[in-house]
Amino acid sequence: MNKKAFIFDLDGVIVDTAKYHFMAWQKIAQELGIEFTPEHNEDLKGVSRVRSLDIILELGKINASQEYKNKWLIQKNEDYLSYLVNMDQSEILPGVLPILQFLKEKNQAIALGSASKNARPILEKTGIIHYFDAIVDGNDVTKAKPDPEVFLEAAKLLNVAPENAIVFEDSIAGIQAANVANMTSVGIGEETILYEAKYIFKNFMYMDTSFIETMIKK
Ligand code: B16
Ligand code: MG
Repeated sequence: MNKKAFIFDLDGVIVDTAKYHFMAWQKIAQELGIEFTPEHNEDLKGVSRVRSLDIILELGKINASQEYKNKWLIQKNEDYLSYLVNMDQSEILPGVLPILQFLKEKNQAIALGSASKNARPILEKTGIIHYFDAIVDGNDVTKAKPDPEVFLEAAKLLNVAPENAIVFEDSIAGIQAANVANMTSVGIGEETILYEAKYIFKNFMYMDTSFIETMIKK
C-alpha cells in the first residue's frame, strides 16, 4: 500500500466562500454594466483573481487599461475580505470536519491546493490550519488551474507520487488540473458540471468514511 496524499481545494470545498467571490465579482460586473450570472461564475471557480477579471471583461467585451484593472482587482479583494470579517468555524461546509478528522486518525497526509491568496487567513479564522501537513496556495504558484502546478507542488511537499494523490475539487478547472496531473479527481458539487471527475459527491455529507478507506487502500 503506497503512501497517499489527500489534497483539498479551499473555496467551495472546505468553506462556503465561493458565494462571497461571486458577490464581489457581481458588484464589479454590475458597475460595468455586464450581465454576470451564476452560470458564468462556474468558469471563475478555481481560477486566479487576475484571470477572473479578464474573463468578466471579455464577457462584457471591455478593453481596459492596466490601471483600471488594478483598481478593480483591489476593489474585488477588499469587498471579498469585508465578507470574511466575521468568519468562523460555522463557514466550514457540512461533513468536512469528520473527513479531516478521519484522515488524521488514519495518519494520512493532508494538503491544501488552492488558487486563493487568502487561503492561510481563512484556515486560521476557521481554526483548521493544524490539519494540513502542506499548504500550497495562490501565493506559491505561477500557473493557475487547470494547470496542475498547485496540486503537483502539494504532492511533492508531501513526498507522494501524483498517481497516489486524491484531489477534492468543486471547480471544472480544478478537476481538469487533477486529471492532467494523473491524480484521482473527486468532484464536490453537481454532476452536470463536474462530469470530468473520476468520482462525484454532492457534498461531504454524501461521502462515507468507507470511500476514504478505499482510497487509502488503493
Ligand atoms: P483570491 P480555490 C479560488 O480558490 C476560487 O475558487 C476563485 O473563485 C478565486 O478567484 C481564486 O481562488 C483566487 O482567490 O482572490 O482569494 O486570491 O477554489 O482554488 O480554493
Ligand atoms: Mg474551489
